[in-house]
Amino acid sequence: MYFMENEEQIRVLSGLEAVRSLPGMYIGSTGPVGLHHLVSEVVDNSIDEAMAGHCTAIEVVLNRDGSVTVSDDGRGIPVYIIEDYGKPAVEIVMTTLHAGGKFDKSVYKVSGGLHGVGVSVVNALSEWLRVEIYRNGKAHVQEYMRGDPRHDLLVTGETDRTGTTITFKPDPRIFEETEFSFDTLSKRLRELAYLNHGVQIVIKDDRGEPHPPSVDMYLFDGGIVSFVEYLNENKNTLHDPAYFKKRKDDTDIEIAVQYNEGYSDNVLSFVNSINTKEGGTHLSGFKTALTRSINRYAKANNLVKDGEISGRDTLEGLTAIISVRLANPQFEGQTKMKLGNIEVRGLVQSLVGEGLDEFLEENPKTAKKIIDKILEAAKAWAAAKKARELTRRKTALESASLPGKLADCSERDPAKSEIYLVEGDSAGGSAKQGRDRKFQAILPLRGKILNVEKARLHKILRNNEIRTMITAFGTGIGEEFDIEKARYHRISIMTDADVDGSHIRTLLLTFLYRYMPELIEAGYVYIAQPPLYQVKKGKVRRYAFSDEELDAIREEIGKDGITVQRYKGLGEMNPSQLWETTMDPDTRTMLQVTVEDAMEADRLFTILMGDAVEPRRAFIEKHAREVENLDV
Ligand code: 0RA
Repeated sequence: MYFMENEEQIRVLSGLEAVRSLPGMYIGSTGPVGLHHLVSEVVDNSIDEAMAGHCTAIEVVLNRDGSVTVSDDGRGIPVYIIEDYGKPAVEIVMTTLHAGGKFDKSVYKVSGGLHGVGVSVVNALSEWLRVEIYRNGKAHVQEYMRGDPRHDLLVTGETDRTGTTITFKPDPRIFEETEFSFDTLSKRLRELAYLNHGVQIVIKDDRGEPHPPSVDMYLFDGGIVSFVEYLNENKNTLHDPAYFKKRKDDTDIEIAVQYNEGYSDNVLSFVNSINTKEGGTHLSGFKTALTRSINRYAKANNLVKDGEISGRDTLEGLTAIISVRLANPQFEGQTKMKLGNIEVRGLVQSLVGEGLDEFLEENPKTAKKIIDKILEAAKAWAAAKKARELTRRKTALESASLPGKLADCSERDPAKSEIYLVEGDSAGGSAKQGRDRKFQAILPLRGKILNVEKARLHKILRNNEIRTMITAFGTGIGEEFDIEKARYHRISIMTDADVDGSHIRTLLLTFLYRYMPELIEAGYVYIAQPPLYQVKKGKVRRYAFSDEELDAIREEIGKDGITVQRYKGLGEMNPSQLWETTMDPDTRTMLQVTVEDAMEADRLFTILMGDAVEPRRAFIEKHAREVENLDV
């Protein structure tokens, strides 16, 4: 008797027109992020079924016609007739807002944030959707158009399997762009597979040209321990991961930690498989316990002379996953990505406290290594602080003067202002001439100087180029960082399309990720997309941003008589070409950097700058196509 409650209320909640008229309210945006969110929403339902112990495999297929199929081997969405409606449960689930929650199907109900809005939202925002259900020995199907059923639920045959298959095509009337990115989806599914160990997740690209056929399969019996190992893959680690777990009432907590020799921390927290980017009570409980355990151990074993070890220093080189599952998560914060449930803080704190105390006691050699490393970190911070004070004193002397290399814009409203970080002085020159000086500022950065191998990232703070950049941003850095002071709401990294360029881009992203993550979270960071080729035929000039596009242009304007110029660097473009192709807001494409991109850059940075030769070579080989002269 799921729908016996107040009918009025159900009527108010139903009506998918609301979703179609205000899609952003339900999925955040109608841009690429919202589009990919549709797939997550459907997959999350299958994950819920897996968490309830009824599903072992999930498959996502990108189809040729632009639709996507998500299948699972769960129990199948119920098909029995709900008396009050005279309709099968699945139809109610697909056409009624929030109906999913009426089925008490699993302990963990995702709510808040943008997740858990329900599969009916996906239905409302799809040009068409087909649900196939294998249940009670029968195969069933129902199809919908823009949320409305095209026919009643049909039985199409017999089957001995169970499960649900949902295929949908996002509505181009709603979404600015309806093409899925295989990589974006694959990354999210990999994360889900780590967080839900034992569930096999497959993603296939069946779209055909120009998309290469691809398949990724994820199945991690090791769960979040494997996740930590993956994040530390190219780093020298200090010990095997430590793993703690606890269940109390309806709350499950799992934690995996492993220190590496690096200088940054990578502590990721999740609630019901959703990345809580703003942290919350689980994260703060973790940090408190970590600081206390480390201090307790260091003091008891005379490893520290005087004073306290600060929480900040205990994080250096730490990779950790905090995964919490609970029935009624409260999501707070600007982006609803912060866990608010107070009771979770204490639970995590006692789990981590007890777990770490025991881990350190039982592994004294590892404990010594960790504490030594943390004490080193404290020293490095003291040095970096001096360096920071230097920047500050300098700006005070110059009384807030901006760096000379910066060609600033005249616009004073940060929301309308952008800054281009341009690799090299010559490209910087072209950009300065080509830009719209009203709202576009240019800061040329010298590539070679940035390319400090094996440097502590802290050292980079002493680098003039970087200091100039920080001053230009206006936000300050570290503890002083204040996003409200940002002078530009769009920071575009513009580098050459070669290995050096990607080195520099990786370094800049890593730097921003570690020292100014708020800029990335706020969506202020972009990567400019300069063209790779210019195609000329008579007076017609066209630009290609990929090899595929070049082929398409060749097809279109004919292969005869045309000249193709391959741009080796931005410097080869004159100012007007650079404007036309890369900087003009009306025609340019810009990639907005996500936290995931930056995380990946952080991993790459380790490969590129670290000691491990093998992954470095593999990376360069993978990108070898882009270089003419390889000297490794
Ligand atoms: C409601 C109740 C039950 C299962 C489901 C929903 C369900 C939904 C989805 C969406 C995608 N895959 C799914 N698998 C299951 C429980 C039914 C029962 O008690 O047998």
